[in-house]
Amino acid sequence: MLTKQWTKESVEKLYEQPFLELIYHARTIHKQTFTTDEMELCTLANIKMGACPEDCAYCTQSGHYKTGIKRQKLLDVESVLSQASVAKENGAQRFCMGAAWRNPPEKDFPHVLEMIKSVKAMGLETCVTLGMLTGEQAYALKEAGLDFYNHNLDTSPDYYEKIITTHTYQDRLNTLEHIRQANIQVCCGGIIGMGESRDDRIALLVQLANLPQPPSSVPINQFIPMKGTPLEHIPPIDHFEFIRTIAAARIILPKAMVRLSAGRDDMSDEMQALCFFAGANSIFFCDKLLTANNPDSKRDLQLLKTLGIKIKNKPHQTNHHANI
Ligand code: SAM
Ligand code: DTB
Ligand code: SF4
Repeated sequence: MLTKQWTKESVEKLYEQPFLELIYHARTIHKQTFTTDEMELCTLANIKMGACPEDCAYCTQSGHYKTGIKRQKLLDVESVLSQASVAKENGAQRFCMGAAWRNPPEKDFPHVLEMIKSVKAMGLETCVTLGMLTGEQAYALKEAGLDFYNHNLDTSPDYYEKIITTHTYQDRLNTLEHIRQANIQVCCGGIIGMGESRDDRIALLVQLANLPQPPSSVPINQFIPMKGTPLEHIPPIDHFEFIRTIAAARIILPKAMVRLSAGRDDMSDEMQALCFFAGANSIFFCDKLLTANNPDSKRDLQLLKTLGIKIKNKPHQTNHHANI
């Protein structure tokens, strides 16, 4: 069956509906695909921190800027596995490993394969984000048992060039194609609030919806301004505009898990609840993202309980860790 082609005009039309109509529209689509309100919990681990050769203007891990973050070579397999085991204990379904690389270095790649095999053997879904890949690397990751690869388009093609000069939008699309060819599920989304226009946000959504196959996972990150980076002083995005982007993503990608990703630590519970109403059904469940803070698990479990949202794939819905 041919999937619907989304044009700039058609996405613009839905994005610009009156706010309440838009979130109602998104909620209606959401309920057609997902019959119960369930939240996917993914735990994120930073397996290689800082000193990245890329110049992404939003990123605290770029070696181009004085951000003061710790630099850390690739962690050893054992310490990653102990983090994964805690994540599983705490109820996460997926363990995502992120590395501040342009692309995975040859000497480190076999260790990453080892991490994937072992995390998978623990019964967790696996996801990695390692920068650009060759076709061969994508196949090797698949062989190791990788379920998802995260590689974001982040913004519109036009705005991308203003944010990053060390690689291109086409480079990102090429890696996404290698992942797809290797039959690994694509996790691809973006950052909202880097000073881009509404047109840029719409253009990003059009890109995501028109990938050869819709991504199965779509992280929507609220931009976190990072000290020492060129985007440090960008004013915060309007909350309703951010929620509009979530709602539009839900409508044009009805089957995707839409992840309310970076920026939750600064959001009120009510803001998060509106994002969930607008179609977000996945979160990062860990005290830290890569370098930035995330709400602690106690706060998250309490919020899910307050809202009556179940944890995805959890057989018994009482959670002794949060004691609620
Ligand atoms: N180096 C790899 C890459 O660029 O694909 C993986 C790590 S990179 C940090 C993963 C994603 O984190 C970025 O694509 C971006 O969407 C998100 N991210 C990074 N810094 C952020 C920030 N300050 N605010 C919000 N999201 C951010
Ligand atoms: C994604 O889209 N968001 C995550 C994950 N993929 C790797 C990363 C968010 C990073 C937020 C900034 C930081 O922690 O440095
Ligand atoms: Fe490096 Fe990824 Fe950060 Fe860009 S976003 S500087 S590629 S870690």
